[in-house]
Amino acid sequence: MNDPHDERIILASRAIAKSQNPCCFSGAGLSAPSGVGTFRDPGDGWWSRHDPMKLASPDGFAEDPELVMKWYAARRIQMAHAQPNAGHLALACRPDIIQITQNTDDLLKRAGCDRLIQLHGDITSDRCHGNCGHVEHVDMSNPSLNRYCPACSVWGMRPTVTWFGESLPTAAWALAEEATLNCDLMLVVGTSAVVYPAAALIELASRAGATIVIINSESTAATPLADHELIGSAEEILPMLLGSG
Ligand code: BJW
Repeated sequence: MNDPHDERIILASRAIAKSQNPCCFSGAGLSAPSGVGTFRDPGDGWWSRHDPMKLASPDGFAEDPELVMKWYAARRIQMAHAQPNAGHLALACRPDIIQITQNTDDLLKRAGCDRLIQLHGDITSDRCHGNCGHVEHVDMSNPSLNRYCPACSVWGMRPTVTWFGESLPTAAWALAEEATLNCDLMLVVGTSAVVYPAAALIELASRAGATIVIINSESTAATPLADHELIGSAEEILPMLLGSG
């Protein structure tokens, strides 16, 4: 879908123009055109090649911390070389749109989005797994591997992200629920919408009467909730929808 005169684009653009309080809920597909891997795309998604419980869970970290930190190092280096794409930039041109993202990369931030809620944390820092509260910024082009916490000497430092079985950051979740309940339109961009509780925000917005506009390269678990579904790449569709393309 790359024609701004496509009727589906026109109708969705009108809904966005009418909205008083839009928000955006995004996932890995937003950053995919920047060269950042998704999780569930068949073939090249991380989870089609690796067991998520071994790489993104506290048990996986306890079992093989070296494997986990090597995987994060590879992703961090990939992200260090990535630049915000036209989708991130189109969203940044609309400061009225609150950004709720599952992405842990900093591409929305680097594009200029200030109203950003990161539900699954921030991969650009490490924190103490022993919960002493110590947090350190990571050099994304040269990330360190396993080490003890320099503040409390407990094993070990780990990415400040949310793994399976861990609760989402409390403040981020509260802000996301508030933004969802207050919005009258939610853009849902580049997410398979299968990871909870994040995906429940789409249901919450829909139940509260918001218009749901999905932009994704394929239909997803959230398709039944869509008032408008635009199948294609976020980097092409977002600039057309938001008037920056
Ligand atoms: C494009 C595109 C383009 C591509 N344009 N589109 C059984 C056991 C354990 C837990 C559970 C369980 N059953 C349920 C749970 C709960 C669990 C869960 O939801 N599991 C389901 C998957 C089954 N959730 C949790 O555990 C959460 N915590 C929680 O529930 O706490 C309460 C609790 C406490 C104690 C015990 C149990 C529960 C935490 C979830 C944490 C998710 N973490 C990850 C990785 C960490 C972050 C990181 O390292 O970066 O977060 S997993 C991964 O999935 C990542 C993502 O943020 C998240 C969502 O993925 P996303 O963004 O949707 O990506 P994809 O790849 O799935 O989809 C991309 C889409 O884009 C595709 O549709 C493409 O087609 C599309 N696309 N290119 C447009 N150019």
